[in-house]
Amino acid sequence: MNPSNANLFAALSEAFPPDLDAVAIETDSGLLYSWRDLDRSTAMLANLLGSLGLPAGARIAVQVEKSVEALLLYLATLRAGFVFLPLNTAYQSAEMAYFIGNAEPAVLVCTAQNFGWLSKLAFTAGTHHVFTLNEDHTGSLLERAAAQPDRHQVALKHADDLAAIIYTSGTTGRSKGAMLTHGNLLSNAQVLKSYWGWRSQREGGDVLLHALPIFHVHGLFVAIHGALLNGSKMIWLNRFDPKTVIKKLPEATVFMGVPTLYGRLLLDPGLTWEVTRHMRLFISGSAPLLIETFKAWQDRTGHTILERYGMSETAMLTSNPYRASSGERRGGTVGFPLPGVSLRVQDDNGRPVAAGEIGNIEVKGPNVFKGYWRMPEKTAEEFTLDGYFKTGDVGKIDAQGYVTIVGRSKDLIISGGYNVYPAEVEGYINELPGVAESAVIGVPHADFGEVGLALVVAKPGAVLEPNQIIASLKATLANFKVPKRCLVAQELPRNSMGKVQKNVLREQYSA
Ligand code: MLC
Ligand code: AMP
Repeated sequence: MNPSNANLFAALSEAFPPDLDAVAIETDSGLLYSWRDLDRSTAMLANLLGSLGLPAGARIAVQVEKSVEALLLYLATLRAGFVFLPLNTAYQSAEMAYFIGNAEPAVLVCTAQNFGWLSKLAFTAGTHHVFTLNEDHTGSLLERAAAQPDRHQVALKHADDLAAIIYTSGTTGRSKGAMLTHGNLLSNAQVLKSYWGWRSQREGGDVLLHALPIFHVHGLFVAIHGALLNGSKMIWLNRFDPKTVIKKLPEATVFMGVPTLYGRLLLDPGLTWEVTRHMRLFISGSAPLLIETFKAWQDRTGHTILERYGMSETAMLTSNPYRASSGERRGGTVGFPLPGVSLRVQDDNGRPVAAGEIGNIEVKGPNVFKGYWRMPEKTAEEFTLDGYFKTGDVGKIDAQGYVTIVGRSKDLIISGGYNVYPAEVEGYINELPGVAESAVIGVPHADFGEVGLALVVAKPGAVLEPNQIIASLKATLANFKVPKRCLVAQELPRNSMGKVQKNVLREQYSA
């Protein structure tokens, strides 16, 4: 490895074990990929990207079903030095048009099923190359890559160069692309490798059971970088299914999930002390883990889930301790700031609050992103003058240093680990015929933690049909953003400034 090359791929591939013929990834359908396969196929894909004559910093936008080949494309994009832009498969045409128009990717990779409408969108936005990649290992991307050499010199990158853009919705309804650098991602992965005690081969090694989607930080960065940087095998599931996870747990040592995954696993009687006996670590994040789930997991399996906290803009920020010598894993808290992360809680006037007092969480560190893509003003707004990023989360730090998240200053619903910004959904509802205004609020939900509920006010004389509103939203928006219920209201409660009082609505409707 060239020591001056800060390319994340260089660090990941440096950690491949000496025996390149060992299994790196095993799928639930029994397919095996060796470390040599990872090296050769990412080389071929990187050579394909390199052969397209793309400009430096070109974005490679990808909306495909989860597959090992999709992971290889991510790694190849890093290897070739371009910028990876993953997109949730639930996004529909209006959402995709926005992302493609905003990011102006040089390359789009999509499923053959979506090629017709997506290639039209992409070509109109100036994208020159559209490839297909399907879950069954077919598509033009792999066909074209097959003709490429299987050796490739990793592109030279600085720590400050962009590695990925992750779109996160905003309180105004417009999504913002969080720009993450090679340095952000590598520093975070290195910290987690040591903090979570990833075991070397000498210590028996680790095996990660990977069941999360790979278009967000949790599945793509935290889980995958963790395994690769440790040269650890992954058992790869293209989708989460409790029965398959339970079947594979005895072969694994590490599992990462959002709270909904833990809740669904607990509903299956097959989850027992015995099937988890071999596990070293269960990690939860992306949404609050209910204390009931934390305790039920302890009772059923004997394992204490380690909860951590992060964001697209920052990767991981805090974690409960791995080693008992560093403290207990405390349910309902997200643990301590990770080494290198400076986390503080401030009042609304930007002054620090006392231990145990509630305030706004602000963070600084090598993991904090470079800014929002083409939104310098928005970026400036989200940082304090002394360089801290305002997370929009509200919390407290107790005298022992444990961080607890108690709420959010941003109007955000986290449903099954996916973020839904009410402003975006309200924008779509307000466009529907007969709608005067609407408010979308988060209400508790046994499976998803929280789900959207829409309250809609009709224009004078109009009659609204809630089912029709839900159906219209389903046709336009990613399914996880669609409120699970819609109610027609006479009016919305407002404060003296005329602002809708969502806290009043939440109190009224949370039951
Ligand atoms: C699916 N649906 C959801 C939903 N997922 N609705 C609300 N919230 C969700 N998360 C919809 C479906 O479209 C369907 O609608 C209905 O709900 C039932 O779907 P399902 O079959 O039960 O869903 P399933 O496909 O099993 O997906 C559920 C899930 C998935 C929990 C497996 O949502 C998931 O993988 N979540 C993980 C998200 C994640 O990785 N987040 C990390 C973000 S990174 P209908 O109408 O068709 O019936 C981040 C930073 C950090 O936050 O700290 O990690
Ligand atoms: P995203 O924008 O998808 O990266 O989501 C980031 C947000 O998820 C954070 O700002 C938090 O609000 C929330 N989050 C992540 N992990 C946790 C956690 N362990 N507990 C509570 N909220 C969390």
